[in-house]
Amino acid sequence: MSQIQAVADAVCAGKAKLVGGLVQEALDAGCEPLEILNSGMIDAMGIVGEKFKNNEIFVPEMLVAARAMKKGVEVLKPHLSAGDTGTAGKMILGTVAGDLHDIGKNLVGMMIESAGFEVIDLGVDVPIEKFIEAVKENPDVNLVGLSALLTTTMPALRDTVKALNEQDFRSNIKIMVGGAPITQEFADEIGADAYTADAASAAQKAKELVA
Ligand code: B1M
Repeated sequence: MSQIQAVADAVCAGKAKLVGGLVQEALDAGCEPLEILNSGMIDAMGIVGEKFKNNEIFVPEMLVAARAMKKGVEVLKPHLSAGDTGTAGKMILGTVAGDLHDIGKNLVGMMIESAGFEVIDLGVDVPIEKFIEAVKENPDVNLVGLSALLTTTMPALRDTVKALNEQDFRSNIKIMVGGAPITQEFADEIGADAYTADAASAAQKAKELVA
């Protein structure tokens, strides 16, 4: 069994105490950090999601798998991040109101930081007003990143973008959106500036948007 498969199995099984050590073993064996992330952890969460959909597991199991993945990401973080934080620009980031999913958002934040941005992470279930306040309090912000993982929180994403679009500061910021149910078409429809499917392309797009 490969080291990456061992990471994936431990994430699926929610073995939080084991995952960090297994990620370290995979790194020591020369596995690429991005491969450990994508094939060891993100794919494993995909399997967890499928099992949940098929009623093979329930919310508590999803939660422990999420905790296990977070432990792995902690070990991986220094290997994924590099660069001078804060020199490229500043981003306000958060998961929209009603949505508690933060793993993808955290990865986006990590990759954007590693592209040289300062990231102010407002967390999950962030009300529209909090995004607006955060931009007002940080006049040097040039990006706002919004994450939504549920089809039921896509309307909250739409409302957040709409509210940001109505602000006087709108011309100073670019709005990036993402999350599993989001598409380029939806991003265009709601008036966001950019959609990206994953964390690595979010970092690339952030650089392009402020260039
Ligand atoms: Co939830 N959940 N969940 N969940 N959960 C999903 C999303 C689901 C697809 C599972 C399924 O049914 N197959 C389903 C949504 C179905 C739908 O909307 N149609 C679902 C559901 C239904 C629910 C609940 C409603 C369950 C319930 O209570 N009955 C509930 C809702 C709670 C709420 O938010 N109000 C719920 C709860 C939870 C937990 C709390 C238990 C836990 C989250 C823990 C946490 O995040 N701290 C959880 C988990 C773990 C999942 C799955 C299994 C994994 C999500 C994840 O972390 N993926 C998920 C199934 C799945 O995704 N296949 C599922 C890994 C992560 C790296 O990927 O978040 O997609 P992702 O992020 C990617 C991209 O999307 C993108 O880049 C990231 C990295 O590459 N991206 C961006 C994300 N944000 C971006 C922003 C950008 C750019 C790119 O720019 C700013």
